[in-house]
Amino acid sequence: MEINTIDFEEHGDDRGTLVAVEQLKNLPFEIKRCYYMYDTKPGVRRGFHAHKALKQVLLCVHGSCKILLDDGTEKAEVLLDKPNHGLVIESNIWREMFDFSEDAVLMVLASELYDEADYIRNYDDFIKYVNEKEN
Ligand code: T46
Repeated sequence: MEINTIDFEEHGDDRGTLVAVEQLKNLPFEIKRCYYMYDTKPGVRRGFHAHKALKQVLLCVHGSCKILLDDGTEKAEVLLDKPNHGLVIESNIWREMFDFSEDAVLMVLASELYDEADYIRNYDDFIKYVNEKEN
């Protein structure tokens, strides 16, 4: 399956490094929401859902974690371990996040406000949904 990542430009000087994310410039959609997760407990796996409309970019701005992506046909795993390395997740992709380092901060830039109705939280429903969309 196609994996879309964005390596945001690092503006470094002798003070350190700064990364800027700008909607519709170096990010392919308008940002309506930002959320982040940290203090993730050892062995935790989260996500286990797809979105009908939401698009997102995930950045592990501290530490590392892995993301499983599943389009209903193929699966792929992506390691996020650099604060400027973003993973684009389009709609209709099942995702799971795992292998969080103790210090991981996973930040997500989202194209929509939070809406529980946009979630598909059951894997069988997800497969049915993507198959119906294709036919
Ligand atoms: C996604 C992955 C990468 C809110 O109140 N507002 C929000 O914007 C979000 C994202 C969550 N919540 C509440 C809903 C739950 O009570 O926070 C709690 C944890 O959310 P959830 O169990 O959905 O978290 P994850 O880690 O399974 O999934 C999240 C996002 O929900 C999801 O859109 O793609 O991160």
